[in-house]
Amino acid sequence: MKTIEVCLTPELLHQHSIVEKVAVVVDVLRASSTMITAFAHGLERLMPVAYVEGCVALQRLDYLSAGERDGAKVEGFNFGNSPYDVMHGDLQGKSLAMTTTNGTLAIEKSKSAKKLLIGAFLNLSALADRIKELNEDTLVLCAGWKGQMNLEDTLFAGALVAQLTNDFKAKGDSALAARLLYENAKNDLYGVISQTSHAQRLKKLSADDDMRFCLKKDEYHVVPFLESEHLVV
Ligand code: 3SL
Repeated sequence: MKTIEVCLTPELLHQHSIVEKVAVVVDVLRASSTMITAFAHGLERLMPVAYVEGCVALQRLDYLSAGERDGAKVEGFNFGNSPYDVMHGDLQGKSLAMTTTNGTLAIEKSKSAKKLLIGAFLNLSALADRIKELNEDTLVLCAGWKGQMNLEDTLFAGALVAQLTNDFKAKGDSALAARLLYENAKNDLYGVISQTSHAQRLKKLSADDDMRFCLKKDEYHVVPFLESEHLVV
């Protein structure tokens, strides 16, 4: 049986041999949720970029731009890092360059994986099905917050471990802890996640609706993956 591991923050990634694994990058609030929403609304390809300057350079090559710093939309960009922003934009067939504080950085750090997938509650079941199809050792990388673990990504990792319980062996205590936390929180995800430090930050930015949306399970069936430099579906 193949294994599923959980890396609670990119700072711990050096402890895992990612090159041999399928990596699932998750930033529930809000980068991976926004990416999944953009693809579900017709986006053709997305270039994840670690720095604002990289996005600005791609704007000159006709890419639309999305992203945040300190949670707020970057000045001059088309979209913030909000699922509602991208779902109301005209993304059909378009290319998007995106930069966020933790999410796109986590992607950058995972590029050496055998295959890189993007996950969030919004595509939980479709993601689990894709992982089963690939049937490789799998590593869930939680984007966390500036190097620290966060609860929302850990809970998502636990939900994924739970969903794959009959097909993958959970390896290591991080996977066990994530699953136990999820089992404890699953009947009131909003109630639990709204207590987190990032939820408090988002409330100050009036992004509570974003948070509620990001916690919806199986809203979409798209599973973005990295192909060369772009995420595609
Ligand atoms: O850190 C990130 O990548 C973002 O998702 C943070 S925020 O929700 O846009 O503030």
